[in-house]
Amino acid sequence: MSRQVAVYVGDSLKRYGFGPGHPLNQQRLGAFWQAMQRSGFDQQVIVCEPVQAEQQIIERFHEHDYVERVKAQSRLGSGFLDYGDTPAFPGIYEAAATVVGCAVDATEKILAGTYQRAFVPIGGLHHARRDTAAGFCVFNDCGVVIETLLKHHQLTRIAYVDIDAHHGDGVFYAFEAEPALYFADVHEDGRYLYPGTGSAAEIGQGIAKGTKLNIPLPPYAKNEDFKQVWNFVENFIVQAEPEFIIFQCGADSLAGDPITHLKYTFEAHAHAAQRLCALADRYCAGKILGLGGGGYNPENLATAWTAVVAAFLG
Ligand code: TV7
Ligand code: ZN
Repeated sequence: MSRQVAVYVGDSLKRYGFGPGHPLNQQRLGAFWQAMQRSGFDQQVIVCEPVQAEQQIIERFHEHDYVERVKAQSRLGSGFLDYGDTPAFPGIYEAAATVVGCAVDATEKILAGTYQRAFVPIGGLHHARRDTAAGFCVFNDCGVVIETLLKHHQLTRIAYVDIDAHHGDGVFYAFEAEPALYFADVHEDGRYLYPGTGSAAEIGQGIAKGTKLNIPLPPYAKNEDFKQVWNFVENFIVQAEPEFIIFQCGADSLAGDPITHLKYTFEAHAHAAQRLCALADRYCAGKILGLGGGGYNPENLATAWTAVVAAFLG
């Protein structure tokens, strides 16, 4: 079986960053691609040029007024889009729209069978809400992809799996009452880390009750702890029988990250990616979209994301 893997890299995607003094800076994509080159995987993947999303595509998830506000701030090039985490810079609209463009392009091409799997390193901006930026996230590419799968492709069972150290609150609350979204999130306990949400009691609302799985881990949790709870994630995906899997593989859950307290190694990411690929083969003809997410130690994000691409390659 052909197992073609696309990876989105290029200068326009690199622009999504908030400068040298900020955890999410422009150096991250370069660190990932260097590791890809060192391991030779750069020769095995299909390299895709980043594309900027049209405004109407962003508005599949976001409110029009909010998108207009980002455009205005982008022209101004200063101030904040939230309460101190997400500063505006000139061209932030184009940069954020490019993250969405890559994620949606990858989704469409996976569905069309152009390739089976794709990885968007700067994607996975899971905190942005329909009407506001939050936690380094301007546009929620995960949310736009989910709306695309629901409204434009009529999928009825989508799995979203998030192993970033931070809870994927922007995705969770936007689809809390949506039964077609099976949401599983392993993260550092909200009592100790931003954004503070994602307790195990949050299982979905109304007819969507039971379609959401939140697993908070205590600070300093290691690979063993991750692998143990991973079994719950796997059983959850098995009963969901998804048609498409979205994997937010934030690398800020590795030991040595400057802003979180989890202590995994890249093996946690390798494990999750391998197991999800097996599930994707079983239920969705292999269709899986990887979104990089957080990760603020360049070595960590390079090894974790390279391990994910290696698993995607099989
Ligand atoms: C997906 N932690 C995003 C993770 C978002 C985390 C936070 C910072 C931070 C912001 C900075 C900065 C920082 C060294 C670290 C309660 C606050 C405290 C603003 C200073 N250095 C993802 C968001 C988290 C901004 N936010 O999941 C400018 O760390 O804890 C908070 C909130 C209020 C606002 N202040 C921080 O990984 C991509 N922020 C340096 C410059
Ligand atoms: Zn994070």
